[in-house]
Parts: sequence; structure tokens; C-alpha cells
Amino acid sequence: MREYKVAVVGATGNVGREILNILEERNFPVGELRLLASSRTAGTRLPFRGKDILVEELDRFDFKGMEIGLFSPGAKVSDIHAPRAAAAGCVVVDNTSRFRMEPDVPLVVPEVNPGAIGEYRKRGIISNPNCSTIQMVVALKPIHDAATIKRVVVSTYQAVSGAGKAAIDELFEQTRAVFLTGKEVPPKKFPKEIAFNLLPHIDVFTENGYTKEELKMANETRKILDPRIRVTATTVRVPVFNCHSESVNIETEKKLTVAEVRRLLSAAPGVEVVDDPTTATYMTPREASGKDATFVSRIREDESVENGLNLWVVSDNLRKGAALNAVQIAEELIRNHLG
Ligand code: 3JN
Repeated sequence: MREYKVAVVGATGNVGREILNILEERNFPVGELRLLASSRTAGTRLPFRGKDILVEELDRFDFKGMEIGLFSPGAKVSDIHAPRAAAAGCVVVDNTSRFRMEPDVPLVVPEVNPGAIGEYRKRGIISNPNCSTIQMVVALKPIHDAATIKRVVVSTYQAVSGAGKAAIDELFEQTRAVFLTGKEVPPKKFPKEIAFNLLPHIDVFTENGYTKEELKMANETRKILDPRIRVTATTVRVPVFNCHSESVNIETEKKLTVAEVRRLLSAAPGVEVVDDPTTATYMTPREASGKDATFVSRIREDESVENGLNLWVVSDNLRKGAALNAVQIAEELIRNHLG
């Protein structure tokens, strides 16, 4: 089998490191691997297949000869370097929000809309959706295919790992300080204290009162699944280290029973149903961490409307929500497009 020249951009971040783990775990056909980051972290080394690989400076890197770029350096950096890589012939899979809503850039979740990948030829860029969107659409897709979803109301419970390494440290340090000394630690990464708390505030507020994270979920879901679906979101940061959870309320055109939903989801790619009310069986973020699946629990009919459903959806935001989805896109790309 042919091997590919792969660049990982933003290699030292939470998602970058997870991309390396997943390339190794899934035995992705990497011939040459180049790791790139800002001048702040360039010069460090990261392990891959038993070797320590030098992290090089992105600003000075020439993408010529590279075939696949897995980018998670932040939207501002992707804005500059993703088009530069694409112009050099390196197909970019970008984890940031920078290109997601551009009409000539495909926004892809391989279990949901793999056919969209072919559109990469227009700009040389494929966008990876926001983590909260990815796990939701994986669960919605089989329901939409069977019964046509009209409207979705979602509330999220998002782990601090989604906000980066400094955010993980902040939850840890604040929790320890409150527990050991009873003292408050002033917030740095988050707008208020996150330990023993909840913040209904992810990304920045916009003019209509929604945060950008909430608008991302609505707009991206429509682009990936169906522009006719109405979506409203409330996104909440919780003091959980890893894995996002979501309470998802759905209205469909056609009626589905709980048994039918369970059957559809059990057969769906990437989904694992963990749901048995008789034994109080459901998924939690601690148990989903490090796993690949999107877990669905608490499947119920919403009896307050005609055709309503409630789901509890949990997934590892650094894996399926970011790194794994990006590597799955790259797998699809080499299987059907790059040759
Ligand atoms: O906070 C989370 O749980 C997810 C964060 C996602 C995120 C954080 C900073 C910048 C994004 C994203 O993927 O939408 C971005 C961005 O690319 O805008």
C-alpha cells in the first residue's frame, strides 16, 4: 500500500497530540511525518511509532511535497497557513472554525456525509466540524434518514479539555485550591471560576445573545445534515476534564417509537447505544474518555409534543470531536480520492 507525506500543524496542542496517537493506533499509512507549531513550542520533540520527532516552526515551513495536512492550530493561524499549504498541493483537513461555513469548503463527518469530501478539489481544504456538532450529528443522522428531523433543541455539558491545556490545568488547580485551602483561585482561561461551578458561556457572545459556540452548532448541523432543520443550542462549560455530553430534544415528521430509535442507532456507524433504564445503565463522560464511539443513552419519547424524542449523547471531544474525525476524513480521502 502506498504511504503518504503527512504534516500535523498545531502538533503540540491537545488535539495535535491526539492526532499523533490516532495515526499510530489506526496504522495510518504515514511515509513521512512533519510536526509543526508556533515558534513558542517548536524545538520540542513528540513521540511517534517509537521515535521522538522534532517539532518545526510553522512560519518557515514549505509545504511542497506534503500530501495531507492535519491542522489544529487555531482559526487565526489556519487562516494564513491552510491556504498556503493547499496552494503547495497539500490537502488540508482543518479543525478550526475558519473555513467551516464557506460554501466551497466541505464540512465532513465521515459517518454522516462522506460524499461531500470530493468537494475538497475547489479549495484544497476540508473542514472538521466543532466537537459538539460532530457527536450530535452522528446520533441524529439515522433518525433523520428514517423520520425527517424538523427541529432540535440541545443543551451541552462541555469538558474543559475543549478549551485547551491551560484550561485543564485551571480546573485542576482551582479544584485543589478550593478543596485544600477553601480559597478562591482567580480565573484566567475561563470568564469565571470553573471548579465546583457551571458556565453557560463558551466562545464569545454575539449580538443576538447567543454565543458563537451555540451558533456553530446550529449552522454546522444544517450544513452537514440538512439546511431545513431548525436548531437551537445552549452550550455550557462544566467541571469535567474530558468528554462532552449533550441533552438533545428532537421533533420529527414521522413518528418513531423508542424501540425503533434504539434499533436504528444500534445499527448506525460510530454509534453505541448504552441504555437500560431497568438497570440504571447510561454513559458518563468519565467512561467515554479514550473511546471512539458516540454513545447514546436515555432514549425516551418526548410526550409533550406529537413526534418528540429525548437523547443523552456522550463522546470524547478530543477524539471523535476532533482528532479521530480528522483522521477518518484523511482515511476516506486516501481510499477514494488521492489514490
Ligand atoms: O470549547 C470547546 O469545548 C470546543 C472549542 C472549540 C474551539 C475553541 C477555540 C477555537 C474552536 C472550534 O473548534 O470551533 C475554535 C475555533 O476554531 O473557532
